[in-house]
Formats: sequence, C-alpha cells, structure tokens
Amino acid sequence: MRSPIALIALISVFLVGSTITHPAPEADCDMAPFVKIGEKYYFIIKDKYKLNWFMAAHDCLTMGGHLANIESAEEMDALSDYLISKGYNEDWLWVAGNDLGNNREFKSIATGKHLPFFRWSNGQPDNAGGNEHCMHLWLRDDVFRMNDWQCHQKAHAICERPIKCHCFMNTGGSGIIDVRFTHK
Ligand SMILES: [Ca+2]
Repeated sequence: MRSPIALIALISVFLVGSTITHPAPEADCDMAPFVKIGEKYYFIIKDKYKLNWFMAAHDCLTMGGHLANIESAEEMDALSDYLISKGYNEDWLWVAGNDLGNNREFKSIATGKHLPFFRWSNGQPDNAGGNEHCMHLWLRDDVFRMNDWQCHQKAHAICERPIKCHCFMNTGGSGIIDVRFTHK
C-alpha cells in the first residue's frame, strides 16, 4: 500500500506531466530507419536480400513495425510516387495483405481486419495456380499496384512503423515524465 505522501507525489508528477505541450512525433521520437512517406513511416527491406512473405512479416516485427498496411488511395499514391522516385521500378515488394485464412478474403496481417483499400493491377487477383495468397506491389501501367503471389517466393518488402512513440522528457527537477502519445 502506498503512503499518502507517495500518492500526493505521484499525483503531482502526473499534473506536471499533463501541463507539458506534447511535441510533434517527429520532434522527439527517433523513427529511423523508417522514413516519412505521405503521412506514414516506412522502411523498405531491399538492400541486403529478398525474403518470402512470412520472413518479411517477421522482420518488420523485429523492427517495431509490421508489413505495410495500405489503407487509402492517398497512401498508395504516396508510396507509388516514392518507389518510382527511388528507382524501385523493377522490384516486387511484399505488403500486409493476404488471404491465407480464407481464400479470396484479403485481410491485413498488420490489423487482422479486411483490407479497406485495393488497387489491383489489371486481371488481379487471379490466384494463379491456386496458390497465390500474399500481396505485393509491382509497377504496372506507370504506378505501383497490387498483385497476389505465392507467399514462399522471395521479394523485397515494405515495413510500416506506427506513429506511436514512447518518449521521455526531463522536467528539470521533478523527475522524468513518461509521455505517451499516438498521432495519426
Ligand atoms: Ca496474381
């Protein structure tokens, strides 16, 4: 059981913390190596190796993120423009969509929910050979679009890191205030 004094001290620390103006996430939270593309932060696994969809999902998790969860035309456009600007034109890149749980029912491994947005390339998803259950992006008709492909095949990958920071701010004498915030 905490003593009354300890409780008062705890409340005081909380009140001091509540008066702090929270900075923008970019100001205090180190998102590197993720880079801001549009309104989200991404990291493209490309330089060292290609990996299958499962390995990509795991690698993104080890980085504190998840495979890219594309939720809107704006996000798709921003990613596509970035990939083209960086010369990824020949690359195939894994993202979070998959229908491993139920054929033709695409969900996100990042959220567990149905994907809210699709930009399939022409004729996709075709589940060619009855064995294409993981989503990747490729350049088709001048923009990056979605395709279903065999999950065990190797490609590059796009990880996304949620903008959910856990920062520490020194209050100058009253101790370290743990500040958590989420910005989206
Ligand atoms: Ca396909």
